[in-house]
Amino acid sequence: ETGIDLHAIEAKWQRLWAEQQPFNAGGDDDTRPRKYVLAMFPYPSGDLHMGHAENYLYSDIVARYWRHRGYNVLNPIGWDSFGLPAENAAIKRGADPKAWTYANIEQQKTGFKRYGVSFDWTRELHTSDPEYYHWNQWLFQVMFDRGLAYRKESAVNWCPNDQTVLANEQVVDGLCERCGTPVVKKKLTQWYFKITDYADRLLDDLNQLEGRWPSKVLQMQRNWIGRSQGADIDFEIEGRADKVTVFSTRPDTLHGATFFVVAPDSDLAAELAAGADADVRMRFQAYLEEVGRHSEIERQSTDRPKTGVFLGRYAINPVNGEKMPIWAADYVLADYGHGAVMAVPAHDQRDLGFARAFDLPVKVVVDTTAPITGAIQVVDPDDLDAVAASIAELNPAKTGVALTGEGRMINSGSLNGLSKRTAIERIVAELEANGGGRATTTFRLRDWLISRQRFWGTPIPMIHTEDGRLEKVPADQLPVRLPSAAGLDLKPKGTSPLGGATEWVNTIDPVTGEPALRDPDTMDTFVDSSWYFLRFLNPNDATQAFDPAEAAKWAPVDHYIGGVEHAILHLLYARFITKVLFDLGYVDFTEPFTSLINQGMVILDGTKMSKSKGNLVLFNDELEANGADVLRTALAFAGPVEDDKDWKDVSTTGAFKFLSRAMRIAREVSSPVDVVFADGDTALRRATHKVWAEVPALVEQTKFNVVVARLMELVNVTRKTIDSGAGAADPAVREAAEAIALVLDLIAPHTAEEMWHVLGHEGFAGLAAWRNADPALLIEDTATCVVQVNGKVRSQLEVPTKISAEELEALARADEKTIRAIGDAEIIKVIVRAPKIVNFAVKA
Ligand code: ANZ
Repeated sequence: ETGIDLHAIEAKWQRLWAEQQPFNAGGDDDTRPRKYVLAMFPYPSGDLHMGHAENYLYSDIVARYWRHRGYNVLNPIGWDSFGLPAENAAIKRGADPKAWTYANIEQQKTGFKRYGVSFDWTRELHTSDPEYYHWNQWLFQVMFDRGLAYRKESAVNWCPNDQTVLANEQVVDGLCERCGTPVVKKKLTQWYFKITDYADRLLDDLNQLEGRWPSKVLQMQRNWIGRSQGADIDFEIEGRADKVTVFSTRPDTLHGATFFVVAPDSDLAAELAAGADADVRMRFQAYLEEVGRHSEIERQSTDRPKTGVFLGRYAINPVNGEKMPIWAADYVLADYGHGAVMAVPAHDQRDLGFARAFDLPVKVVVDTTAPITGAIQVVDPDDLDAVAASIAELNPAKTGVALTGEGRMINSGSLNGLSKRTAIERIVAELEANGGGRATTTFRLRDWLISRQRFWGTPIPMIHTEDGRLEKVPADQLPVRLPSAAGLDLKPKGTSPLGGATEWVNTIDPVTGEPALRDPDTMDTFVDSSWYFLRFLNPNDATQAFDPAEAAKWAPVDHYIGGVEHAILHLLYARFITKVLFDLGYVDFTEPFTSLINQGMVILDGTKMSKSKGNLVLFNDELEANGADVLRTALAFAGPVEDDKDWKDVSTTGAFKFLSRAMRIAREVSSPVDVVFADGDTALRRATHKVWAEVPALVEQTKFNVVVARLMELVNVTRKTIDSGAGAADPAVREAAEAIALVLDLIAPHTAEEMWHVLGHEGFAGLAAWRNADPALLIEDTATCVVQVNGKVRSQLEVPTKISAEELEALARADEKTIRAIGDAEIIKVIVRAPKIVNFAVKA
């Protein structure tokens, strides 16, 4: 079979698409219903790679499909073009971050065009353009006005040798990744967005997305937000006027709280240590320094040896008046709950580990051996002794295993005999009645640290006045543009490089006219991507971030497609900002992405491809060698969307053969454009209409590989029909060829356009209407065939009524049950009465 010249075909259609822009979204005069299809926008860190090939193929299939279905589809593209890689390239090679970024954008843009993606190019945006980041600054000021943007001190990883802030990943075993110097924590004042105000809504609204987002992503979001129900309990501290509050999910175990632990890096620990004797103070200081070298993740690990310092002070257990020694230990985190815990070693594994390490008392208050049959089981005291004996065997102080399961309360005064849930209710009610505690909810989610001491990002539009006020840059002075990078020291050093841009940083106090300084920090690039889907609606509007009227028409995004690496932060931030915009009345929806598709990765020999491993399959090489349609078809066919695809299993040769065969059919069709399909071969017509009937559900369930398989089948059946006598003039052949072209447009649009054109149609295949299956052609005329072996029924086959005797015999011979029934016996005679009976006479 001779192949087709795909390179020439692709160049031709790309030129026509560029000239006529058929894929731009329609404006207000367009009466079709709307669909917003969006692929997560790329970061321009180099050329497009196979991950992009997959991502934008899938979004393009979805966009093209809805266009065929009569929708006005918005499928825009832009670049997430601020961020560290540009800056690192600048530091490493002296490239200008801006020049580097925009050169990469040009390269990627060429790649997308050569890949045949049906983007609306009129809406292209770059987050690093002042026309875009102007509105990041607007958003920031809106958040500031609402009290949702604020400043506070926070501890960052700091290498004293390199004078550099380090990301968590750059701290290895407490040492600087580059120079091996012990890392310390340094406090810097940073800007935050108050996402914690939205924690409940961010969690609860996930229910709306059930069945529309991958359940794995929903779970990751839930865990990240991490809502815990429990109680705040106040403890008196000897020698301190004010009580200290702890958060506990198990207030029922209060009688078993035998010591008290505070986070070493909390203000409370510092205060308590300051009131202790010199020896304690010294040991505490040494411990604090050591703690600074460990990440939060390390600190939370249960199997890590427990460390801590006794602060020489005591808390009082409010229910029994017992003295609880106060320790500072790093398994308690400063910024979760209240940074302090009541330790219940019998029932909490980490507390138990600590108690065993420092020989602290362990008191069992829940009998986990007792069966729970009802909410309340008041037991008599004698019974309790027996219970205590049975639980003694499980003594956690000896076994090292905390009793975390359900049970009934013992050693707990008025709570004795109660189940966990009832005991919690009872103790919380008692605490609330005497003012010593209250029911509460705590979240894992922290506020979003949005300031960066880096150059290549959106300048924070705030002014620090001489007398210490914080003023917004007046709206008519936005955007605050980034200065040129020339002459600035971009190396990370804990302060922003923009601070060194003297002319830029000096400004005037908008209230007094006195000299003042600009905030030199830039925004986390997740701010840029938290609302970009709205900017695509009118990307050139110089008067507002987006037009609420357009948002009402297009948004939320109907289909969002991207990698699972964004399952948490990007999606969470976009959801948060959407809710803020909803509260401000700018949008009428609370979730930005109605449905979400996560694609798998393209791997090679079972491992991730990477530059360092030298196992990259390059997007450009593939385009060069095989063309866009082959790459697209091969990738679409490679497997389910969400699975990883091993490049080893991707067949570009197979894809090329398939496209060539499809094209050859179009070229052979010899009936006129207006031929009446109803006069055509029924079997082929049935096959064609089956494709029309099946493909919609397949696309909507993202089974794109099955769509390709169905097309391959239809190409085969059509080829057979042509070759078996009906010939290329049969109207059903034209009907099939047109179906192949239109459905193939989702996958291999250049080949599809060429087929459509060769078939004699005007206009773009990409805009041609979908065809509906004729129900009459979907009714299968089938019969049940009985297969006998020596007169005994051994199997049944569902077969077309018009099946030939030869075909039926072949089917029966291939049937597994029949094969088994015949076994090794010799077949003497076969009687076939199509379509009802096949009988094998065999010699045993
Ligand atoms: C007493 C207790 C007894 C607890 C027991 C648990 C089991 P989640 O579910 O993750 O919210 N805790 C509170 N603040 C903490 C902090 N800043 N750092 C480390 N641990 C902290 O966990 C809540 C539980 O974690 C709280 O309930 C507290 O220990 C601990 F049998 O209180 B619990």
